[in-house]
Amino acid sequence: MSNESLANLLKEERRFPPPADLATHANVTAAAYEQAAADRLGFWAEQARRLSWATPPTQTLDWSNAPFAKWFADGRLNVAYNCVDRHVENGLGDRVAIHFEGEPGDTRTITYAELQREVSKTANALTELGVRAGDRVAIYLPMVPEAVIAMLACARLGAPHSVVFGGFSADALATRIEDADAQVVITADGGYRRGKPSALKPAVDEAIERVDRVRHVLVVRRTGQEVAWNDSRDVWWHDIVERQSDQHTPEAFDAEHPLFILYTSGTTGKPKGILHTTGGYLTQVSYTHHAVFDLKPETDVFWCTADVGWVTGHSYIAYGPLSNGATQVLYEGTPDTPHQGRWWEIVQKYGVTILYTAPTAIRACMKWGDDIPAKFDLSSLRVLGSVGEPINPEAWMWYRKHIGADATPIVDTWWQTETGAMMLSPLPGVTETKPGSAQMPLPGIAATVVDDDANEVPDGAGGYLVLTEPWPSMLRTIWGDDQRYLDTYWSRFEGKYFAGDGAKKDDDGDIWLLGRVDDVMLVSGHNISTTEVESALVSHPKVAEAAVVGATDPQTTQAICAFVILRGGADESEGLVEELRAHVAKHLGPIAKPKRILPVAELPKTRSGKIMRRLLRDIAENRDLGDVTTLTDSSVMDLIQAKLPSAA
Ligand code: 6R9
Repeated sequence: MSNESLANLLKEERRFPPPADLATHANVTAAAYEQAAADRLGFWAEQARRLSWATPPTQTLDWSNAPFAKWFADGRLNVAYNCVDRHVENGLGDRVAIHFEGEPGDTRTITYAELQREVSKTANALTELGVRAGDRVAIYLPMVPEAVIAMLACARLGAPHSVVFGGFSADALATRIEDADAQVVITADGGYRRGKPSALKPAVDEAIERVDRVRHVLVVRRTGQEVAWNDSRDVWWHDIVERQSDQHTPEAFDAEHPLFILYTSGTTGKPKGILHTTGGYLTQVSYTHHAVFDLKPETDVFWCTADVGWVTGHSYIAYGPLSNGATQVLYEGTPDTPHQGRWWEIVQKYGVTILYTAPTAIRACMKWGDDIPAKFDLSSLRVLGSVGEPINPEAWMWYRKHIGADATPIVDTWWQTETGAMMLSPLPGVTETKPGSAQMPLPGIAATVVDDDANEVPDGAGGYLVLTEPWPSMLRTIWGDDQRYLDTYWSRFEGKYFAGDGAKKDDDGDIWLLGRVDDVMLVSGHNISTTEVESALVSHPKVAEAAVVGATDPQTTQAICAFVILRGGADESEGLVEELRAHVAKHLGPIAKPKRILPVAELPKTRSGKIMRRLLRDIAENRDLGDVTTLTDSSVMDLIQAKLPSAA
């Protein structure tokens, strides 16, 4: 990738300083950057003291077998004790841990004292089912409190969990059960999705037929729908958990004891089981949740809208917030059930102060219209977060204006399943933010942008995002495949972690993410980022969302092909397409002008909401579609293809 070509196509001049009162009372100030720069390991050793250790560590990082890291290796602790029991011991048992809101409108309030009893009972039940430290447990649940309780119960027993997103098929579940060699699966009859019960247990039954190693299936009754039952294998949660003692003594485990495996699909090959361990992971999720959201556990109400099946749900629903004693909202369903204001109704109802969501959701809300959030009282919000994809500057501005009353700071947090916790982000009481930029590494994190030859690029140039020093919550390996760990992350640039994302530095040295490297386009010798062209399109008032791909082209190597979703009311005339092409040319220069623009009703997304450009490339190049199994809705592709009379 050549430097000059990825360089700042998009110029963003808007700046937003932190609100004065937030800055004055911020948990973390600019001093943290200085402290961490002066003594990075000392900084992390200090953050590790946020946790309660049965044996406090005397070592910080052991990098002698790089890139296989050990953090706090001689320390011992129990994660569930840190997330639950210690808060109760500190007199906070009556504090609400979870405000659960089911999609049909049922609710449950769970205090830390209740959470301690539930987690203890579940740990006792799993012990009765034969689960021992080191055994893997698969969790395939809807977004109900039992999902968090099950994760904590596994952590309490030192049994690594492998959470599989409830929207995945029997096939995906079977592969993951098999790879992790899980002998116990925790699931539910079903969950509520878009106003209807949606079954889960049949997928487990089907998966188990293919992998005959599962001894027990623990089933939560959520929807009451009919389920097939195998008496020797299946047990109801309410039968076995309810009759257990609510006392359970947590055992301390080594800091490097495995905490969980979480599979990422990647673009090719079998899913990678990303392995996270105990002490370093909990240290960094706890610290980042405290620093980036400025969490004040006595008064804040935190809400992360992710599913626990993704890393965002692991780190910022389960482990980060609970290790910090936060009060949080857990919502089961979709944002538009039963109406498109459901999220804002929840913010108003619980007085949510910190909201963490994804660009895909923000763009959907933009499309639905400004008048919807305007009907609700969102004045409790004081910090807004974004994660999952680059956030287009216009979506950022919409989020700030329509959700954040034009005053609430936005933290755009870049990280990955592999990094375990946030890596790049503004700090809400410190950073002057720029719409669309994750800006800079957090204190204690070392990241930069390099060119093809691993040289750091100067300000104003683009290349690849790399992490140059190990960090506490880093993946330790790919489960069962050390070689793939080395090949995927550590072989592209010697001694540096290759994240697979394109990035650029602006003239101030701030970092902008440009999308996955596989998605960068090559047009007439210039590398052009899909993210930047998409952002230029979204900055047009008639466009809510855009996905851009490079299609093979005899003249220009690749030609830019854009799929756009129009905002409510805009009509897709020939004139509009020309207007959009001209708009991109004006913003980014003629080189970035899309050759084709196609208005569509929906875009193909992964189940975690990321746009699947690979499939759009197949369409733009008139190929049969590749693997569509990770799509949320494969009929979207039929709709798009139907719109292509004179395909590329
Ligand atoms: C946390 C999570 C990781 C990939 C990552 C990047 C993209 C995530 C981003 C972002 C730009 C952000 N990504 N956050 N890109 N700005 N703030 O999403 O993990 O599902 O493993 O995805 O998501 O491309 O490499 P995961």
